[in-house]
Amino acid sequence: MKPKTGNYQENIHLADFEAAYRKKLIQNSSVADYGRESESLGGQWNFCIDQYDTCLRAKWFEEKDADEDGRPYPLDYSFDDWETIRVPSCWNTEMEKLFLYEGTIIYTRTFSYSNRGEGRVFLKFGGANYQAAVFVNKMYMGMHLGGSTPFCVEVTGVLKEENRILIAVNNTRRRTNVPCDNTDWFNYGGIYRSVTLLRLPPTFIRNLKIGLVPDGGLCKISAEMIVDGASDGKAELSIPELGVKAGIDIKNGRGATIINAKPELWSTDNPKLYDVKATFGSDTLTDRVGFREIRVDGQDIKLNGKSIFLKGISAHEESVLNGKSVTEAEIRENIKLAKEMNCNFMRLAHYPHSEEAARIADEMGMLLWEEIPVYWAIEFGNPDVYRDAENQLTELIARDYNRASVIIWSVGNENEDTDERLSFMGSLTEKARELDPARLITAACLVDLHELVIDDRLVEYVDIIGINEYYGWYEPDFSRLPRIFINSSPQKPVVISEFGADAKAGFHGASDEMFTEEFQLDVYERQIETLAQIPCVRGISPWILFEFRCPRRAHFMQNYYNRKGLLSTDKTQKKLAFYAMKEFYSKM
Ligand code: GCB
Repeated sequence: MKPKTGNYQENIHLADFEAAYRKKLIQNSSVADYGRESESLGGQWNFCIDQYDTCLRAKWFEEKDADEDGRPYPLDYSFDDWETIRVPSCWNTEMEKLFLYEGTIIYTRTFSYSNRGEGRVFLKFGGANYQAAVFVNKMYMGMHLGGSTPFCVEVTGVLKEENRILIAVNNTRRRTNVPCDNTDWFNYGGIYRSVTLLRLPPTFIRNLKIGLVPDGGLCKISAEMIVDGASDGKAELSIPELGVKAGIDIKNGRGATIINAKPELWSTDNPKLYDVKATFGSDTLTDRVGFREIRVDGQDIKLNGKSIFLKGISAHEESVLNGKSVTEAEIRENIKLAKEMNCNFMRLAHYPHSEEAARIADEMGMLLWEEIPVYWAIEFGNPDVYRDAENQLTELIARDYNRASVIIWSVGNENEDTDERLSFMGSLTEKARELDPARLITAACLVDLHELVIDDRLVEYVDIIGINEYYGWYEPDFSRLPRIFINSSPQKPVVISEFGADAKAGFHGASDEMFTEEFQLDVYERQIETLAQIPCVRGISPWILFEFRCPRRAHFMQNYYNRKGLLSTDKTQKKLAFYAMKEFYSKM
């Protein structure tokens, strides 16, 4: 028997109001849009704080203002009278009352549309943290999970002359999210990357994956196309500067080919990019692509067949002004600062940074480690959590497959070595290889600090062993560090994906006084001296380029910042250790 609710608002009795929405997830939905004409839907959007999720519970998006008998119904919302907020932005940086807000915010705006002859229309969201339920013209379009990867919603046939878009964005930290509820960074919320409208023909190129075949020959280009809405047919691929013009047979929406070519190779010293053009029917997709090969050979990492040492630095995606909603100028500034430090490599921790980051790195010549936020205590036994993590990986690889700068996919950071985690990570690394056999896979693996040995079953699954170690900070006895590598004798290259120490910019004192720049410098000097002697260490990315916001850090010296930056929060002050790193890298 249906329980009696005894109320005119049935939804107040529905405990699991999210379940119905979660049945329609938006996954791996992206449409490659580089070079395509698109219209920005950015600007001032109306918003409200929806702490109790009333929009989803009571279905505000239906805009029902009368009951079944046509009697006017009182509303709990008034979309167009709400205050406004900038899109894209992190809500935390926009208003004092939103600074520490975690929960749901409802965003809405109206926009006009008229068909210009296109067959298909999509809305593209560059990133919304963490859960985004999208509604267009009173229709539920689906829910995206994952705060750092792009997604698209097809609105063909849904758009009219005047349209309302409504998005419920929820950044609540949860055990079942990826990352979970506990991280060492700030949980910014909002639609913080661009929202655009894409007009496409009925059949269009959803993605083009192109790159050098990693067989050591450096003279073959592999290209794969995914066509949407396709009948079978013939696509064309051209790289004019290389004299390449090739046909690709498309069957069931897919086609692939290998082309002989001798491109000038992309490297950090010579970040050569080529214009690439793919055509299918009336659709054309362009890209700017560098060709290079990345491989592991024993304990060596080889770029274009030559051994390289990854002279790196880690970085979060954050700025004082914009939180995670960083501008192109801010991304360029970070890469420039890394270059000033003589870096050839950056670890973009701990989640996918903006897609502009890899494009700019392609152009400026910086190797990248990109990462999904499988961080710390993920709920590894939960199949929904796995699906979410795998989808974030899939969306990231689809987005950045063509970026020469990206050489490494990282699938995890410091996760406990349990059977559940091993099976989760086994599947994840397998998926990464299936989607991209031409890049290296890594994770920050675990070290047994008592036995002094790399002790992590995940090591078997990765190409590069990432090690985070904090000798000089969390671990005082430096003399123990080399033993880890002697005891482990890893058969693969090791990248020290983190080391570091907190220091407050401008705070000076003795080298044994914590939080001084001198203390940090001392840790860096001893790290450098030690790590330089360890042959299997083929790269280093200290923690971290600049200080970042972090609710876990409540010491008065920290004031809710992780102070391990080599630069101050606003990047204007360089600490002593910055110069030590710069000198070390210049000598390599
Ligand atoms: C780590 C984490 C990183 C933290 C860092 C720290 O091992 O991977 O996210 O911020 O240590 O400062 O403790």
